[in-house]
Amino acid sequence: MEGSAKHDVGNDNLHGLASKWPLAFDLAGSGASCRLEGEIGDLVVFGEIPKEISGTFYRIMTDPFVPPHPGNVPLDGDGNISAFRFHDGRVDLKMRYVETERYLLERKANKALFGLYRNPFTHHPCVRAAVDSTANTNLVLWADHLLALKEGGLPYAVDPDTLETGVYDPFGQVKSKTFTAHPKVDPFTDELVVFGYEAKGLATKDIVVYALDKNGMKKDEQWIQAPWVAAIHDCAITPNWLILVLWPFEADIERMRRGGQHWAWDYDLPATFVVVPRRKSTKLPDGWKEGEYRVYPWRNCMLIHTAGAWEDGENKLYIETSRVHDNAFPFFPPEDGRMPAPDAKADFVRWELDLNMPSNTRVSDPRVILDMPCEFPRIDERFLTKAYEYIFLDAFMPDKSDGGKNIFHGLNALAMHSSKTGKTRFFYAGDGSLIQEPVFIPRSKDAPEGDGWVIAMVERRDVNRNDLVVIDTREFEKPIAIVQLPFHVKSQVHGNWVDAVCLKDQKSLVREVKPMGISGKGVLEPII
Ligand code: V55
Ligand code: FE
Repeated sequence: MEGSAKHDVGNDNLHGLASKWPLAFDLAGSGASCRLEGEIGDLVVFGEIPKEISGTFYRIMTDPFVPPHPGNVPLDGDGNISAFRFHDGRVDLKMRYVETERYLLERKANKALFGLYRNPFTHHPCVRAAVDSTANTNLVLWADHLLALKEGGLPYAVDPDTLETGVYDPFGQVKSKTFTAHPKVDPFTDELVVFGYEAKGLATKDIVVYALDKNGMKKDEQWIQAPWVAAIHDCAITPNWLILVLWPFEADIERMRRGGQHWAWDYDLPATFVVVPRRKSTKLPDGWKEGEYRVYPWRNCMLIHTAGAWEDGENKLYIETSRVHDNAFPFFPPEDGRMPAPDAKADFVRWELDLNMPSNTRVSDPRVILDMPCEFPRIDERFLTKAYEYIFLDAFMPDKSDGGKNIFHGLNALAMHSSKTGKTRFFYAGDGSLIQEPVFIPRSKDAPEGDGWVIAMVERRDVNRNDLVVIDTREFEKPIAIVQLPFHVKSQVHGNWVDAVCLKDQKSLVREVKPMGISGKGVLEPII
């Protein structure tokens, strides 16, 4: 992201010619548009991929198909999926756009019709009735549908094999206009816990909370009110509780009408947890009334993603999050335009929520688990809702090269942290390399927690190419395999691993050989 010349789009050999693509900060270098669709069978693999790794790594990136509106933000590119299918030590790749209504309209028009992020007043009048979701944030398999998610709208669904876009409409069941990009699977109850904010429309405080059972049927629907029109990107679940994590941005419809951004950071707003019982049958702590939820603020900061949460007795919850001590999205500045400190601190922390405390009690300062910029925390998700030992996340190792100085300039390593031993192991991605969100794959169905493999996409900035690295968690410091991509893909927003047993009808890219010449009946004649 930093403007070193070799990472910029080459300008020297263009003889002064221009294209319709701007060389904007977020579209150049690491952010250069990819727009590739297609497939590669048998990517080049260095090292050996264990045959036990069987399934598909789905990732999604924001990749505008047409040059975006000049005022738009990097969060709003069209969702482009990469699916890496691991089988028999081999890896096949498919890439395809989510064919959202927006993508299809803009591709047909051959220009941007949608304006600013989640601001319909800036969209071209002919598309104001269209869905403006780019479906670019996360891919989650549920009830046999691979959901392409964007928090400002409802899901699209893509075929897990062909990646063809279709519609999945269990949402007639819920009158919400939005669906989080971070729903959580409760592996113990086979439920997908879902919420939506701005659920009754633009800049509304209404939040919906519900669960989908394994067939996609809705249960435990609740409607609550946000303390302000906050951005609620991620959440965490325990067996009985849902914890929403509110960012100190506020949506303002008047600002949108004036052609401004959906969000403005507010240095006077606190990062806030909203704690909601998951179901009517949740046993409430003393003093809680039925239908109650509680709001626990801390101070101004941005808790970007959660690793997990767990219960300790009936009155205490723990939740772990990444934390940036400032606005991590400078493209949504406060009304007075103040920019975040370029050296803003970032870390990974554990919060204790005391459910005996009334709403609006300030949460105690968290315990710092990793005192370095880090992001995209993941755990062995077989243990989601429970206390876990291991966290996998991207980190910035300051004594190593590249990446940059802090969270704004990239993460150059993967970390595996044990809360039992307090030890952290690192995989350094290499000089000139940045690393994207890891996913964990258990060694077997009932392997001990954290025993398995981690897969992550690495960007090789100097050669403008990417590699997928496969790491055995028993020896975290170096990969056992590297899967080479012959080109550059954009940074993923999120990705997930789906085991082959959950994927029906996966077709191999290896075709049957049809007789052509040899049988004498085909169109081709053998040469001898
Ligand atoms: C995020 C990403 C989004 C979005 C809202 O990383 C929040 C957080 C890629 O889109 O729309
Ligand atoms: Fe996210």
